[in-house]
Amino acid sequence: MFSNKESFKRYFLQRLEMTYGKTFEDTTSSDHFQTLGHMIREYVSSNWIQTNEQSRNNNGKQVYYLSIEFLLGRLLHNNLINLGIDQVVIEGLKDLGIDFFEVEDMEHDAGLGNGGLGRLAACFLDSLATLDLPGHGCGIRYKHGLFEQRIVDGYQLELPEQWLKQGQVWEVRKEDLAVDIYFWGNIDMYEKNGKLQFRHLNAETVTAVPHDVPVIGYHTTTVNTLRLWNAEPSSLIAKDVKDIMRYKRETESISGFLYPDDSNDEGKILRLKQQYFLVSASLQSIIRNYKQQYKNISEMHHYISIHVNDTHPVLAIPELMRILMDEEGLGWDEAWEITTNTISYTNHTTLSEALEQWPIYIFQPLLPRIYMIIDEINERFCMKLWKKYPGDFLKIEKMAIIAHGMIKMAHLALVGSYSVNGVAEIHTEILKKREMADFYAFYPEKFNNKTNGITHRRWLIKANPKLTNLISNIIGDKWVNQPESLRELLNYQEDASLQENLAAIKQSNKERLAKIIKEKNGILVDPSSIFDVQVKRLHAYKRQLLNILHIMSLYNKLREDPSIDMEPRTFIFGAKASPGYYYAKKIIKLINTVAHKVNNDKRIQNKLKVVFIENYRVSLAEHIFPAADVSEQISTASKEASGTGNMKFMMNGALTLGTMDGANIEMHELVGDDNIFIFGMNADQVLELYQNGGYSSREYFYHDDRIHEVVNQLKNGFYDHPVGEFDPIFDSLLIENDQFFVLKDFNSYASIHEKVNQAFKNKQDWLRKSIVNIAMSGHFSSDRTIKEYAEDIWRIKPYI
Ligand code: RUG
Repeated sequence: MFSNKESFKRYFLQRLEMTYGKTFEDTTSSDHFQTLGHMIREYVSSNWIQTNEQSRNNNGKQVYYLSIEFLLGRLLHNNLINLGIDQVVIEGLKDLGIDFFEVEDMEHDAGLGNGGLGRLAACFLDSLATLDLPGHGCGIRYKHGLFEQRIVDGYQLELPEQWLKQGQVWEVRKEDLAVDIYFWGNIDMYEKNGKLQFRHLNAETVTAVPHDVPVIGYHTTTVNTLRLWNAEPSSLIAKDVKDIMRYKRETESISGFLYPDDSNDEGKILRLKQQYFLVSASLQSIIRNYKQQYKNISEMHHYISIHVNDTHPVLAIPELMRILMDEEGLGWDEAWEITTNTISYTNHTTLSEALEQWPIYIFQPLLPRIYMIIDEINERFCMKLWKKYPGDFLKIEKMAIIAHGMIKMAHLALVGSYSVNGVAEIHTEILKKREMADFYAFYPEKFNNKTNGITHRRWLIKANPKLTNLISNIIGDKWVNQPESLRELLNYQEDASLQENLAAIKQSNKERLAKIIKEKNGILVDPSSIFDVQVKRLHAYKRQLLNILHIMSLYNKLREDPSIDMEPRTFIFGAKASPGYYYAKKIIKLINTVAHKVNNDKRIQNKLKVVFIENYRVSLAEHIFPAADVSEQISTASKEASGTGNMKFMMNGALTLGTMDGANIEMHELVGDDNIFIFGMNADQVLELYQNGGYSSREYFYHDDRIHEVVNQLKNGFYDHPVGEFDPIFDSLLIENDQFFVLKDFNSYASIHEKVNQAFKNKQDWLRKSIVNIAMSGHFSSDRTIKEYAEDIWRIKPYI
């Protein structure tokens, strides 16, 4: 049906009329989208079946990637590109008078994730399928993904996201493969044939129904699976209608929202339920598949690897133990051997507040058998520690999985897995030397680094087709399958015609973004100004505050003398703040407050514009990255594990302005000093300050006029804001001694911005720098990352 334009058109029209029973003229963009989506799903179904057959027949090892987040975004265009039929469809629709991009707009972003961690999981799926690797995702089919952000009067408001409202074209519901999950109740222990047995009584049962989404590789026949679990009531035994309603509501809420508020016990229970639900459903299904193919459960780890993305799915460890012991009849030692050779774990942060812990009083009643198993893992681990460090109670207490009434999920992950990786070199080093130093000393062989990556298919080929063509015209299209060969562009960095073409493409991408900004924000921005962009989740350590304070100081300078030597700048922000993160929401309000005043001040001659783009998400990001000149990666050094937005900007030719943090360090190493703008303290300096103290933010406030003025403006109503509005920000800087060193790094940040200002004037050299960045960005393709995981951690081989 997609072999050529004519056959596509015929088939499309036929399907459209058959499905909707109306004439072509009466059909809508939404009808077109649904029809196209269903056609694609049918088109890939034979390859999907074939890939499943292959994994059943070739006795190769499979990996299952368990993640509480999969931030997929839209799938239509990507699927078309990967199938190599995008041009047939775009041209065919054009013949019919349909604009493909209007059809694309009908698809809701699948926003089943928060930010970097979830988007990484989505990039990994794309790379696994493209590299023909047997790797599948397991996640939750949240009814509501990450909230929809509205900005009202400068404040963030959250609305429930509705991606499932018009149904999901990509998924296939597989009720016959549903499994049951058990919560609450009590464990009955009894003896049978001299062996202790465990039976879960009085449990509340929840049924997990899989919804499979095909993951289509680029120009290959491989179609892997993302299995998303939906929580549904099981055939229930309840006393009265009220009871049934409560049970139904509670059950459905398990797959209701991504990251429900966990500030109270009820919320904590729900999150824990989600984690166990994902893990138990996935493992039951993985083991069922395994047993259909192989007889001997004792060899499972030779055929299956289970990867836990962050600590959320770490209950995979005790759940696998439970299944192996209670259902498959293995003894502890054998089950432990299999488990610790099956599970691998990625850590994504060193922030202590993000390292999950569960209070026993919540955990034990909800998951009684799982608690027993964790307790036993802890006992045995502590005994080993005692042997190695006899009498060192402090160390054992520090390393224990259960201590002070809490269960530490990262410790469970470290003990129960065979591989622990960080996501950038510096991050892994910090884990080894600091945050997890005790565990590194105990299990040095488990630790390794896998620097993150992004799929260049979505973030370059799809998001920036003009740049894609330009690159291929210069160096051929080998880079599409071997992104590292983008390096060949280095030979052309001085090439005037490449520079000229690159400039024209950037300009047109900026015009496209300017149009979006005009439509969404009603703000006119100049596409020839420097587009300086910071898009990412809002968090104190990511220091959007540093950016906006600097903008405030630029504005002060301009007010004094509008004729100063300054290239016109458009500062663009996009960020969602967690609904309960009050401080982050204040920063959003501050950005919008500053934007309002600056954008309406005629005296500064349009030299400065500030834009906060509402509801930042994957589909918007695809328009933003290609349009950026400057990429702001300004986290407090040591705090950003890796970052992946930095890589997307780089691949689209933006120059990074950043700290020596996360993957910025590897980017700096690749492009060299001359092609990146580095500022601020490095990780060692930051960590030293945290450890030994000696920082006083007030000194910076009192002794630096520029800082004094902007920080005062938070208080004195300069931005026409109500009294007290920005006190929490003021206080974080001066009363709480500026935990993220915003004031300490301020001058260095302002100087590097001045350097950017000067560098931008030299257009040719700027473009040369941009080419060097694109050339070196191939290293950050997730294909490289996934090859490393496949070879070093999972030991999996391609199907074919
Ligand atoms: O903050 C990290 C990013 O630095 C990283 O690039 C990304 C993917 O590895 O993961 C982010 N992250 C960390 N998301 N959630 C967490 C903590 O649970």
